[in-house]
Amino acid sequence: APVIHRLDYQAPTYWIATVDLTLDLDPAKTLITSKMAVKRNATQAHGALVLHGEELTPLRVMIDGEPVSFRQDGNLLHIDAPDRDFELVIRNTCCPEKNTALSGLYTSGGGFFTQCEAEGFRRITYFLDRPDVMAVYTVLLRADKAKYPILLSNGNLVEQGDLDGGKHFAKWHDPFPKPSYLFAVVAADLVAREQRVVTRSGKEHLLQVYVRRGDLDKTEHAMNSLIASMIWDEARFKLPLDLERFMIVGVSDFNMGAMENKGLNIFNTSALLCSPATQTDADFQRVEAIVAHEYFHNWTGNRVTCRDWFQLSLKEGLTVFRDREFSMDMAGSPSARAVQRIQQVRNLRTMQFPEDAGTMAHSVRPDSYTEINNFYTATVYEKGAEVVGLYQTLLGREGFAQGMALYFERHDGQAVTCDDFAQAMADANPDSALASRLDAFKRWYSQPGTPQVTARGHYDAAAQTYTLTLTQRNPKAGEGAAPQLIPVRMGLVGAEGHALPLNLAGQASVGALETVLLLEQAEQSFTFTEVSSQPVPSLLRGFSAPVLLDDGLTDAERLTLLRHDADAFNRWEASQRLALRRLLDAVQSGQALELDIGFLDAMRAVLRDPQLDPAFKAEALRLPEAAYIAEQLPVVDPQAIHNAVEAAWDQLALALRDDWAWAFEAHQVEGGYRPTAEDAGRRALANLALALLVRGSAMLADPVWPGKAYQQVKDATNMTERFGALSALVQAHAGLADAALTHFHEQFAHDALVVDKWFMLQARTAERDGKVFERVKKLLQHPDFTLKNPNRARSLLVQFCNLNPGAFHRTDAGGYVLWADQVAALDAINPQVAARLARAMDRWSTLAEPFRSAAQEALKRLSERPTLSNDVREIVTKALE
Ligand code: HT7
Ligand code: ZN
Repeated sequence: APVIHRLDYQAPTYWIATVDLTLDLDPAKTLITSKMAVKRNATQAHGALVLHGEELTPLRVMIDGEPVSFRQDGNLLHIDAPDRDFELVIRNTCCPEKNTALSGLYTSGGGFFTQCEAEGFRRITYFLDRPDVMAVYTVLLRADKAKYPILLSNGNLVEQGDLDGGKHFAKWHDPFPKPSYLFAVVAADLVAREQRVVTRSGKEHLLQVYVRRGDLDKTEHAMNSLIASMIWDEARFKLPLDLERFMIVGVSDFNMGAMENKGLNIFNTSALLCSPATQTDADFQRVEAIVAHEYFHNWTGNRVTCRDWFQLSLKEGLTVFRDREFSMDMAGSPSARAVQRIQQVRNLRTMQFPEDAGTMAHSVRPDSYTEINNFYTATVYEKGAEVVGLYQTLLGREGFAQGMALYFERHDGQAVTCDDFAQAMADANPDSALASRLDAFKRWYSQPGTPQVTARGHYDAAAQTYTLTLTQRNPKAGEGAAPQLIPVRMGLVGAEGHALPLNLAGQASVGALETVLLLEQAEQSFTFTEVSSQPVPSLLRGFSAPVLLDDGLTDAERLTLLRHDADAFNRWEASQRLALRRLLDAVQSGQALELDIGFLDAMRAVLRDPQLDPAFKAEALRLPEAAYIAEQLPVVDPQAIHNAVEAAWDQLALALRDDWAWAFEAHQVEGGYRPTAEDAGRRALANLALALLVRGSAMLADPVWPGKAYQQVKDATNMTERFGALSALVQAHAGLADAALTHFHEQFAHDALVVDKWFMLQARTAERDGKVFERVKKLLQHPDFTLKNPNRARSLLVQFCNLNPGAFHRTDAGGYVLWADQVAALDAINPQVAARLARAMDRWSTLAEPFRSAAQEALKRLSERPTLSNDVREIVTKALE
């Protein structure tokens, strides 16, 4: 497959202004008729009209009512088209029931669904399937009425009625020109939760959430989240809903979380359905965030879309930023906001940092790809959102909002680039630090790699000055790469824990307790004056830029920050750095980890601190993830990391045993379930405490806490507590774990999303004596396991191969053999999901022996298979480059 380069972008020879689509829906053979108003683009030289089409059977092509010949060349259809505007009609068929790739039109649970981003529309009909071709769609759906009583497409319903032979039809019209990737169709037996809302402008809208019969009672949280998102976007960015009707549909077979099709969002049921009995607090939070994310795309993505797929972060980074801001506002208190930020950063460090250092490293705006589906990555989404956050840090909330307003004023209805967004931000804030440094700022879009920042301070007691020297380097950005613009939010903490006033030599503002330093050179020094005592620098507050920071602080200084930093994020960061240093020391020395009293006392103090919120405590007491630990090391022995982390948990469990017991009892939530940040925080801490109590009991052969946990698996009134107890037993390899797993499976065998949790837990349990690996192999044969459903495949395989390094990386290479076999098997069914699984080997080249050679061998064997999809081939080829 060819490599596509960003700089090769050319506008098309023809535009398509309108599309009239008729779909006669049949699972085995759907007939599609597409009538298009084609417009000649005079800026390009005349040539053949070349349309995309994949897995389609063409029947006829007509121009202005006359049949014309056409030539098929792989996935392209060449038509000799005239050098003028014309009407093009194409008839073709496709086979939805054989579409296991879940891209284009496919069947799921007896209904029809579509997924067109990024290049799925070409699997429905022949088209200029690229995001800069924006058309107005009118869609006529015809299908069996009994089997498919609900017929939906984008926009407004203009007509519906019955047809002969038990069929019916519905005609939809979407007045907004849109790229083909936002097209959607649903035909299924569904029911809807409905709500009419009136927005600020006084307009009435109909909101609908469609799901299978029986799931209706799980849609309230999604509906509430949708309404909250609408209110928020109008209040924060003055962006209203532009449609009379906004629909969300749930489907069980889906490649990602959800899709923002104009007016007809389609959701993985895992990102939509919520009930206290079957979903956890984390699920409630995820559903709220994804509903908001897709809703926010209506402006950032749909009204203003991407010129080409290299600009993907234009909509994804910006929309993740917006859903993060929304979730923080919904969380409420400053502490709950800080917890949100902590979770974002934990996720960034475990998913995006390794990506940016590995074989799939790419910039936020990539320069090339073979398969665009492989670029829906943590870098495009999460690092992209961090970059959008940098604008807000540089411009302030008001300046950022003005930039957004100018962006929409200039580009509403257009397909544009990341440069257009940056320019709007700068032009709306002409006197800002951004405007004067725009070219340097834009390196965040073009340079891959995580910048490494080093900070060293020098206190001159006689002069009462404190000089902070910051350096940056980014080896992954290439030889001679220019420095990036890094805003470092910071403060100085005095020996007694009080915030020191900041007087920066040469700067007007004096006495503030916090400032943002702009690191824009390879090395820069900042001198603070009138500093009365040796300070502890609190740097990169709120994680003000996506960098790896070496702050050079001592344990004592970190303890000061843990106790006193005014910035909650940096208090958490101090806890993580204290733990990280101990874990790295053990891994690098090859010696067994021994947690010292100082560290354990600090953790106990956090746990017992009456000023701190439970949610914050749960985050501060969690150890850094193995993937983040690995990123600190030039050569990675996954087993050494695994052993160190397991030893640390064991020691935390035993040393703080009374404290965990107190924490468990003191954080029980009374009354009915509420998915509030406050209650969820209490449950998070109680679950962590229970996990450590059961762990400690397993070591002490004490039956009490495992017994309590087992009882909680049986009696809990919500899934957060039930699954917390089950996880505690399974993660501790407690004697009662198997019985609890059996009980849980029997109780929820009818609920696919809960069975996914059951697989997921077993697949990501920390390894002990090869038991997890053996269990995963057995689960592959379980009657409930199937590679055809992406949620199920992910819940076992991605959890094990990509997210459980201690179990996956085995000296006998068993994990790699399983991985290669399953990637190949999955690839024959669903290349997109297979390619995600293939990424388990992204960081193989930093592995220690014998893992490294065995991983390379497995990659080579997989790459030699003749039938790999483009998706998997690109991942494997890049891994071996
Ligand atoms: N914009 C959507 C991306 C998406 C997707 C991409 C590739 C294959 C399947 C997909 N389903 C959804 C989701 C989002 O970011 O909102
Ligand atoms: Zn998105």
